Amino acid sequence: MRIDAITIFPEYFDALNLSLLGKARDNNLIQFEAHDLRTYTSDKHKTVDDSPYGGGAGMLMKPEPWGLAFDDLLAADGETVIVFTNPAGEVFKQATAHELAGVKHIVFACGRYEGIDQRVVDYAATKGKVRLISIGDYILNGGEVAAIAMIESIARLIPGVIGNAESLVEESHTESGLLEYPSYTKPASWRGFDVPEVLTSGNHAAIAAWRHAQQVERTKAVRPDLLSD
Ligand code: JA5
Repeated sequence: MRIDAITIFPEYFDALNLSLLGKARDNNLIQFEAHDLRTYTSDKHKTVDDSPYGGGAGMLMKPEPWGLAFDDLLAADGETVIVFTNPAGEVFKQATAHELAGVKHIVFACGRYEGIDQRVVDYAATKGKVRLISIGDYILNGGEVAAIAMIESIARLIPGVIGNAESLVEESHTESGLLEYPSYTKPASWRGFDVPEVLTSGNHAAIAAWRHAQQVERTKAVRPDLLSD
């Protein structure tokens, strides 16, 4: 799988060199590159922004550097998925990560300022499949942090990226719509807090029942939307 990101702050993506994902890159399971949008400008000041037609606060990203970046990075086969980070987009879910983990080439377009000229999205849609995606209902200063979260979530689903295959199997429980049960390790008693007795009982059926009850209780309390949706 190949992933590219277009951004005015490529250094954000240095975080992806760390740990598991860095190894996946080293082992050629994933090719990732962050591209500086300013390299696609030709003026002395490497301008990427301009004021909005019709007025309004702030600046927008101008289309020309994006067009050159897409001409450079999008495959000619129309198979690339172009993801625009956008708080007005569909919300990124684990199901989205699974969908995108099956794609050969993804380009993340990271906005800054008040966003990107709409024609950049329209142009991208002529060169591949476009998705506008949000990671949740909060404001960020730009799309980089959202793109990094999505890339980590997608990349760890690629076979070979996570060494412990069981970690992925265990997660299918989470994906079935309940929050995780609480977990404990040694010591059995710590600063006056004890591990629940059932977990040291050796009764595997009782342990499974307790864990499931904990999942339901937590989900009702914190994420009732997961039970009704
Ligand atoms: C801001 C110009 O899902 C939360 C998000 C916030 C945010 C995203 S995604 N993109 C941008 C952006 O600001 O492009």
